[in-house]
Amino acid sequence: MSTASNSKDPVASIQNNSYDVIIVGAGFAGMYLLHRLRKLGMSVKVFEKADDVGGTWYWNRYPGARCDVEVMEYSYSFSAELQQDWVWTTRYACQPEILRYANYVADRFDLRKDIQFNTVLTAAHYDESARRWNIETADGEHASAQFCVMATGCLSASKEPEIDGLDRYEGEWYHTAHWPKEGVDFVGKKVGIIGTGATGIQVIPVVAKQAEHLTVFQRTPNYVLEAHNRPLTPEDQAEWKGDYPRRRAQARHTPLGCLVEPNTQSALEVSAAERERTYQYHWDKGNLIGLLSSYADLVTNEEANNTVSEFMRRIVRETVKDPVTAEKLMPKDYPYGTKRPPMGTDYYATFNRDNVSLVDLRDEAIVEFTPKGIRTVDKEYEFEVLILASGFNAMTGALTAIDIRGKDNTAFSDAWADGPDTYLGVSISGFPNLFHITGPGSPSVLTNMLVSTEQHVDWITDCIAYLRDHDIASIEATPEAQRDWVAHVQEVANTTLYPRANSWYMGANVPGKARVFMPYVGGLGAYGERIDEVASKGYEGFELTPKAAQPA
Ligand code: NA7
Repeated sequence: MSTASNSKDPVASIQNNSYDVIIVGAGFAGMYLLHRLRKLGMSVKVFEKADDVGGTWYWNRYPGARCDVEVMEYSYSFSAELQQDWVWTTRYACQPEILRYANYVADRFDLRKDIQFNTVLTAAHYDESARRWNIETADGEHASAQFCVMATGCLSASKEPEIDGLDRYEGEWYHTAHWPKEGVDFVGKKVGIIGTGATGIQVIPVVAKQAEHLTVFQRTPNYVLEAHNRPLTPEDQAEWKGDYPRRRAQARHTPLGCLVEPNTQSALEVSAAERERTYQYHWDKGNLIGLLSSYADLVTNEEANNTVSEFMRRIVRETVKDPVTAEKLMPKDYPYGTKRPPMGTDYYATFNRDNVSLVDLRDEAIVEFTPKGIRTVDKEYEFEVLILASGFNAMTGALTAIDIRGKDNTAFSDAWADGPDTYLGVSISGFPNLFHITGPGSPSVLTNMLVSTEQHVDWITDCIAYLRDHDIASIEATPEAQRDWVAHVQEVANTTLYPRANSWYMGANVPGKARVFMPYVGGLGAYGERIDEVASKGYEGFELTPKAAQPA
């Protein structure tokens, strides 16, 4: 039975606030999609939980937050004027600068007038007879649209560590993904931090310089590439801006969405000395994508991967003075790159400070939070401030948090119970006229997110324009096409070392979550060719229902 015919459904039978497209989220994806759809003359409404634009960059205000793709590439390319006018100041821009940019874009393209802030979308139900989505907000507002696009972000549903007693802790505590706008004063305080993922790695060196003492609770050590961040000179800017169209076009055809041509040679084909020179070159440059692309088989061949993993471990050994601490900081049980590889500034050297200590949770597990701090199997640690850098229910969490119902009232969370099946990473069988941006099954978090975001927004916009121009009422991925795509995504993932790690790519950081490699590892360029081919064949693998065929 469709939701429209279920009279008890509070989201059904909505007549007012009617749009062509509803977008959920005003981060970089939602903002650009709004801009594109408005240019097509569509009526569009964006609902955003925060009180302003920016998405991930709005929420993650923790000290040290910055991008780890070069910002001249980690920025919109859709407007030649925008990319010429905006001036970035550092190679890896900090969060306040990226948020200023988001605000500038919102102002420049007058986006805010179609964004409703401070609004949490709680439900989205598909009305099969009207072929429209009805949505409800936490404040009980209703709206409907032919299309609903989830621009909810891959890393937006934060998760706290699965440790008892946080409610009993009497000091201040902050999750890095919900950092207070006014900041946090650590000076003279005893601070504890849980988490050494990409976030913890950025925050630890900054807080260490302020706190009286910082205790780092580490469950899994990380391979950290030194960012060697620096100001962007006028010459750097001019070099990029003089060549932007060509560089942007080229990046769209690369595997990772960055202007790095991947090496086609195996790491095992060259001498140890040559490999060393290559890794050292990328280390000195602080270029993550360069390092990952330096040999063709770093994430597919364990022996090849060992060479770069060992290089990274050697850096730890050389940097950290206390050999016991160095040993604990060295990852040994997963290949480099198979958990999201972070970049940092003075991360390992921070452990040489007298006011920083490391607790290895593999030797000394946490038992609980206490009113004063954290109790491990060995002792109680007392803190005035606790930082939780414990990550996200990545790629699916923001979507499964919404009561989404598709055809036959099928709940989205049920559809994804065994893993986030999608067709092409943009749509889900059983959920017509619903799209999601950089979702599972697309290159997404393995790539430069701004390039992947623009790729999806452009594809979805073109699709919606096509449907309008051809009087199509609904589009839905067929179960067969979805099954084949899911099989392809897994097949490609299984040719790599990625499934070996307990990463959030695999859903392994959330207890009970299906263990499936979520992003598509086949490369952004190849993926772009595939989705363009699907579109050029009249949306192959989708069922398109003309308006005339709608039930009376
Ligand atoms: P991540 O990469 O998921 O890191 C979370 C960290 O928190 C990681 O070190 C976890 O250890 C640790 N963690 C999580 N839960 C616990 C518990 N219960 N006990 C101890 N330690 C725990 O999230 P980030 O925010 O750092 O980065 C997310 C992405 O943002 C990043 O990859 C970039 O793309 C931007 P684990 O490794 O699971 O053992």
